[in-house]
Amino acid sequence: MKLMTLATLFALSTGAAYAGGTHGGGHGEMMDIGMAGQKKSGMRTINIELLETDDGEMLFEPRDLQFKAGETVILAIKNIGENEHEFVMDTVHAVAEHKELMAKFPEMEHDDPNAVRLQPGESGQIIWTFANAGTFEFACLIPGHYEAGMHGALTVN
Ligand SMILES: [Cu+2]
Repeated sequence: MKLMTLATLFALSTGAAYAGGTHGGGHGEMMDIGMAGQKKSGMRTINIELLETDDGEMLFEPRDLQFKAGETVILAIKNIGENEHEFVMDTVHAVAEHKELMAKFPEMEHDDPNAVRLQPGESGQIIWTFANAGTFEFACLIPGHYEAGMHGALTVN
């Protein structure tokens, strides 16, 4: 299961031919939300923390993200919580589909450029170019975490 990517599972579960490029794509592929970018000097870094509150809420800090279309940024993501978490960003539609897949295949780990999964205390990084304006979503799709609060709006202007 670990060797299967989300894209592969998606293709299997829908029975669709996987054309690539629009859903949870492979490395280097253009998605609706953009594509993996190259690191350059002077690039904006956005720190994102994944955590739980004492009353059982799971959340991202900040709760919402805004970018400019065409902007390439470093997303510096740290799990400061006590549970394993992930950061996935995609269209609202794709996040909902991936969430269903995660419910069916809880052991699944992402191997997608638009996602990172982190153990408690672990940090990760995504360098990303937000190519298209639109309203997207970021979330943790480990079963139950979305419902506990781990999702937010990602707006590209
Ligand atoms: Cu989580």
